[in-house]
Amino acid sequence: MSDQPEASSSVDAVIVGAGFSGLYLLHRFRQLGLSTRVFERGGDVGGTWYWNRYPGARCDVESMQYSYSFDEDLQQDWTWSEKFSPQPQILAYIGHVADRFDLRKDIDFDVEVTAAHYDEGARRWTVETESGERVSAQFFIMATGCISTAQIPTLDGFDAYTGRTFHTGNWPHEKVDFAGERIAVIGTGSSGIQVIPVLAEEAAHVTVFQRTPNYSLPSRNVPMTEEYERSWKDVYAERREEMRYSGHGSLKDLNDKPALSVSEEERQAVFEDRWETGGPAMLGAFNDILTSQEANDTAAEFVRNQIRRIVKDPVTAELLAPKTYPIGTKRICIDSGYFETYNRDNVDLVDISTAPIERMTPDGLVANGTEYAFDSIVFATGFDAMTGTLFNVDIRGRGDTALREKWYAGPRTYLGLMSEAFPNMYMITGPGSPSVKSNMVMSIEQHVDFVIDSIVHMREHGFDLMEPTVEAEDDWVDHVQEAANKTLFPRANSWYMGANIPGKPRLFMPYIGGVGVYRRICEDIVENGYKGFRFEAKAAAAAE
Ligand code: NA7
Repeated sequence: MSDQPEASSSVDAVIVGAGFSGLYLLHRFRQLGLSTRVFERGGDVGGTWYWNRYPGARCDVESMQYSYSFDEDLQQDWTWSEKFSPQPQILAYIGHVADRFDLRKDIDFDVEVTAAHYDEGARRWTVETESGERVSAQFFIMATGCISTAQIPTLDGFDAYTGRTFHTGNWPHEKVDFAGERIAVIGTGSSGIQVIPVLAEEAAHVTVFQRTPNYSLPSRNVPMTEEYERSWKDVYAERREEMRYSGHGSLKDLNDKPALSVSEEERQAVFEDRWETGGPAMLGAFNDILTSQEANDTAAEFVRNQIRRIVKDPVTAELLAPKTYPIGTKRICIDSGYFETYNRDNVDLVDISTAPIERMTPDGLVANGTEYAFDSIVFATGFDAMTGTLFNVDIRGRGDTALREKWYAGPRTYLGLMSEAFPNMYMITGPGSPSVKSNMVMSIEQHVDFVIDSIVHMREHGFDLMEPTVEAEDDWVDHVQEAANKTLFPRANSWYMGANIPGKPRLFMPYIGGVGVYRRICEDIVENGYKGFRFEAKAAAAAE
């Protein structure tokens, strides 16, 4: 890009993405008086909630907890209608925030950022969009989310298929009519598990192609009651503070006992209780479910038995019961009537665990040697998570270092916030931070606040460059793996491990040490003069 024309405009900061991260960042940048441009590839604000508008899409963190905490009036004013919010309401909330803080006027919609190159001499980033616009900025922030690059598997014959295809993560804005149709759903992760029961209500027939069964827990979603809402709003500030220092950034009832420290009878009673409570409560039934295989086995078997109890056909039940990885080590799914759906006459399950879908045909697809005809095929096949969206932009730092190349063996960050050789470039909830292993909104707010504090620190000290040191980054990368290796997470072929993308390095990408632990580490780093970061002053190139 250095041989190309100069940037046509100049701002203090460019933000990519107008989801929860980008919006809060823009709001804070404005308060700092920084001129800011936001580029968003969608047609409106919302990020993940803009794209994932498939029927049944719903958040699996409770509504009272999955929302911004930075503004007391906002959190008091907004009213949620259900315990777990459906996608349209979350999108409406994000739209409300954009209006309330008048954010849209600094956001360019339908604009994809293609490149961002760092000029060492000028100490500025040049950010280029698909249309060729080039903007120069001191700070460059990727607020692009962790699961925003939808993944459709490469299948022979895809173009020859004459029916309709959809991906849950890129769903049409208008209502799709499936009445009377034969539909295939490929994929049984959170999205598949949410969309399948809704499609089964409408379509003539749904055939589900399952590569790996998932542990799914009933949401027991209910309408929001005034009483429950008040119980939060009366003490919102205190609750939010507690969430900030919790394990996952949300308040859950965590039993402090190991699973095998109680009798079989008591253990089953605890599991029953958690199953009835609904939501992810099951994973907190005992304190070692995610660290001890024996403890995990007891919870996994309980859930398998629930599946066997719900699903009437024993062969289907056995196919739906996960056995190849510990419960919780792939993202736990939260459903509304998922397993019950397989008792319907118009729903079939096809096991593709031993042989992949062979190919698509003009009428449908071939799997296990059988040819199937479909009017529509729904891909619920997930995302190139955590790194895919960062790699979609040609990001080049000092010495023309390409992010993609630096991270060829896996992401290398300090705190999941910055990467050495990429000065003044921040990632909100980047790999190496709690991110997807936490209540995302809480983690987003923490990262945005960290970025803002860093910039204030730079201003106060006359610095204009911030970058992690190689040593700090290397130590952090090791620590992220150490933390993962104390758990059962590396035992699953999950998207946390990059396992869903052929050729992607296999290593655990989020930080699993805990949201509160991570926050304290960040606080300690700041208190110790931003330990592990180096700064450069405006004129001289003197390191701190
Ligand atoms: P996920 O959780 O990645 O699920 C994708 C599903 O698609 C999963 O069952 C995959 O099986 C399956 N898949 C992926 N590729 C293929 C191919 N080629 N053939 C057959 N099946 C395939 O994505 P979701 O959208 O459901 O959820 C993403 C996150 O959004 C979720 O975790 C929440 O955080 C919200 P696999 O398990 O890889 O064998």
